[in-house]
Amino acid sequence: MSGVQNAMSLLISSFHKYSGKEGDKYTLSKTELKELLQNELGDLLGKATDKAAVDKIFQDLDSNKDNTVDFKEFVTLVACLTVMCNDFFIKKK
Ligand SMILES: [Ca+2]
Repeated sequence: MSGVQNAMSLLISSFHKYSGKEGDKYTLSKTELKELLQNELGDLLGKATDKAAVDKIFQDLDSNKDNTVDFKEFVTLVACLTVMCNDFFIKKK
């Protein structure tokens, strides 16, 4: 598999690893989102994984306001973080 396809596949499997823990198997509850942020993005987000920050991220991501974060809503976070990382990479070069 190519690098990009591999990254896509990892994103999908990582999402489902957390979304399958409680409630709807295909969406993230706030608890599941918090666990995902802490375990998978803790290095990047640091303090953004405390309770108030998780509440804010959850509300921002839940664009259709159904009180869960689906895959489409989750990838917007990953896309934003990826763009930020790329900007950082370019400035460092
Ligand atoms: Ca939602």
